[in-house]
Amino acid sequence: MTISSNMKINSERLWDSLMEMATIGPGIAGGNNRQTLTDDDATGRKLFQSWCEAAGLSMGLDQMGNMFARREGTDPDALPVYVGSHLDTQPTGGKYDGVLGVLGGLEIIRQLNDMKVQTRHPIVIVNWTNEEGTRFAPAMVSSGVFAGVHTLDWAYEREDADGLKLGDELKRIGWCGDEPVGERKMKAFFELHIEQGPILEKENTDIGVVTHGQGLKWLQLTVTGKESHTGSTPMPMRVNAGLGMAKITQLVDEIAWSHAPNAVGAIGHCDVYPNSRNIIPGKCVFTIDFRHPQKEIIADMEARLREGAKKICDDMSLGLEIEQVGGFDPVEFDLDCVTAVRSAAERLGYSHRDLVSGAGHDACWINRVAPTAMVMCPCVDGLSHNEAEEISPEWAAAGTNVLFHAVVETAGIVEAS
Ligand code: HGY
Ligand code: MN
Ligand code: MN
Repeated sequence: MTISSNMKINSERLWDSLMEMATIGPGIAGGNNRQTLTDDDATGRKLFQSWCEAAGLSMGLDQMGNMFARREGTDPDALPVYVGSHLDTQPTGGKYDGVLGVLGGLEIIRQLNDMKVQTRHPIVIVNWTNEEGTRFAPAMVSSGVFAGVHTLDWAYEREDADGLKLGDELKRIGWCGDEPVGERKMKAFFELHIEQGPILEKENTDIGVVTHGQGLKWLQLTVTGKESHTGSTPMPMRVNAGLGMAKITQLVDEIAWSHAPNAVGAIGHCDVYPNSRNIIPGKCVFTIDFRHPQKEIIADMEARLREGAKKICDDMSLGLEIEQVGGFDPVEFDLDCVTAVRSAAERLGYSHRDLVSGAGHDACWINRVAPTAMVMCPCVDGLSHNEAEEISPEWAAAGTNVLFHAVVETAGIVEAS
């Protein structure tokens, strides 16, 4: 039995689930603040698990808290097709970043159940722990452990701004499983995600067929100067860490613009010490986020930043430490999986275009250990990592229908006996 274009998901049910999940860990402006390993994260996990169990799925949980919900296939020995994303959000996040990919996977299962359709390969939905990397850097840390990029112990030692450790928080919320991380073998992994950029909406295109993911480099800088009185310290005597950070911020922007149009660079996180209105900052700790589709450009951006920041700090008698706290090379997704996504969009009659993902995703790491591809749908004004993040039910349905076809085609439909 082949999959036909009239096989579609139940878009109302999908939208209702998205809206119900959005009530957990609400933000202050209509979005979400369901940060990883918080009590709200635990509540969201519990709700997701209850939905999976109601759909007849068997649950798995590994030592990074990655959740796996399995629907059996007719061939228990066949490698499962995995589908998923993440339920954790930014502190001022949207309702759909990550969540659409996890609940889109659940909707596929619910629809297969309604249609009483079996697949040869099992299908497993995944919720990856701490994709955002905002509370505990780096981003995608759990899919990174799964793909062998990080060790479990290293990941457990990641600390948040209050000095709490990732491993301790995972155990505290009661979502640390016994299953070793990374032993599961996959036939393929598919991730549905909002674009988090402006291209699809601007081009009035329903589906992004993601062929590549751009690379990323997170450099954490510690600039040290001398705390002193903002009123009585003469300008020539100041050793102002805040000014050093400002000059380096300008340098980051110049380096990114020098590789226009595809390079991006910004500083999203900064801590100023002692952060008092009338004390010249003695120390600034901040993270530079560089990204580009080509590895050698990222290397050039890093080299010029290191050289330029050192000169700025030397000229100002500031101390400087640079630590890489995140990074991955640009990825090229699996051709067969990408083709399954593209042919699904064609079969369903959706407008589509190839796309390079601007954001990082768990798929970027899983691509190292299994054939992987992504489906993207537009988001309003390309806005994400903002509580005003918005998509339409139609966009959610189109993306999930394409995901449905790509997953089921890869898993193989079995004739009802
Ligand atoms: O940073 C990223 O690209 C992802 O949203 N965590
Ligand atoms: Mn995401
Ligand atoms: Mn995100």
